[in-house]
Amino acid sequence: MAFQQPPLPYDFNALEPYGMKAETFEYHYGKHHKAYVDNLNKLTDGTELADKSLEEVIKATFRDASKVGIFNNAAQVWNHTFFWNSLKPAGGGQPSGALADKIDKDFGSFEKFAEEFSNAAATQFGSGWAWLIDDGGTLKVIKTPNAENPLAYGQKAILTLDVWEHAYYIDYRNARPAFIKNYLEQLVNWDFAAENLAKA
Ligand code: MN3
Repeated sequence: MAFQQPPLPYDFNALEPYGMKAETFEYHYGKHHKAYVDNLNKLTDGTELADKSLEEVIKATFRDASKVGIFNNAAQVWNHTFFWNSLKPAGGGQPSGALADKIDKDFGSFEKFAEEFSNAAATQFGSGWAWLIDDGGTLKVIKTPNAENPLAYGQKAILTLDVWEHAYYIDYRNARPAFIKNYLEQLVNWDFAAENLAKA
């Protein structure tokens, strides 16, 4: 069974009113994400990794110098699926319930969290990701280079933002801070984050 690209959880044009064009999804989902899936299948075809879950492949190949290509593609498949689910139409703003309480407890306030997350996303040099994670019961913000992710580090992902240039170039050109601001104001899927916290 080859690795599959999960369907987008909304239509290509669903986020257009919220600062992310259908054209972004034509490229980012239709070409970038798909290429990672195709490359992963090519690289694992006929090997024992082909029968493992995506999560198992990521953990088994992390920091294995002979399997860098497999790790990069597997992690990017997982990261993008997680990213699509971290977005929703008319999202953003503040969470509620247990997640809101946990953010207040671990960051001091929602504003402190937003500031820390924005800073991590803005300062990841070159390609990478910003994450809200559960690290042994404490919520933290981290940034990761290239394809690396919390799963590889043994942490639990709660929410993510892709800060590779291909993620924002169509909508925001080189203006990464504007992309980050729009994500927090209009796109974050706090329901998905709350589900991940409940499972953590
Ligand atoms: Mn991407």
